[in-house]
Amino acid sequence: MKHIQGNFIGNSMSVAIVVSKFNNLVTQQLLNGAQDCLTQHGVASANITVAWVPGAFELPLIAKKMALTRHFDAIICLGAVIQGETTHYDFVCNQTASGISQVALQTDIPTIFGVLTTNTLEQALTRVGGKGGNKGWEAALAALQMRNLIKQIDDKHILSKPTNKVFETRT
Ligand code: INI
Repeated sequence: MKHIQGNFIGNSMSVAIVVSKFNNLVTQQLLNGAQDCLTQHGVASANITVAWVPGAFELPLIAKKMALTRHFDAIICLGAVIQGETTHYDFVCNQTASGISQVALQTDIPTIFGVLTTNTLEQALTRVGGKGGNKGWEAALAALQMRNLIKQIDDKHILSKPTNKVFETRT
């Protein structure tokens, strides 16, 4: 039996972060968490490109444009959708989640869903530095693991060797 998983090594990795201006108090903290995580795992600051979009609904299109440049190993989408009085919230959440998923599947570039969906601003703030940790940091960890897992799958000779080791990619 073979188990494979991606490690957290970010050396030589290029990342695009697409972040929404809507609920900037929250999204700026998501961005800080994601940037800290990437640089602490070896990604050079010069290899991180940040693109700001108006709201979460706009994340998928810019994520797709970034992916199609083929300059990036992973795309991280960050946003905060907070429940209001209307059904607008449901439309924004559903379209954003579905759009981000489509970018990943259509381009084969890991495209990470780092979008908070909460009932209140307070709930969102607890997820970006309070007791709930920082979801931007978690999104960056997902990007590192996915990129390194994909590298292993693409490196077919590793998969063809019979072994029961758990592999981790070395960069
Ligand atoms: N965009 C968000 O990122 N978060 C929200 O909470 C939000 N609410 O509640 O409306 C929101 N709306 C804007 C939307 O993402 C688009 O920018 C807008 O509809 C223009 O396409």
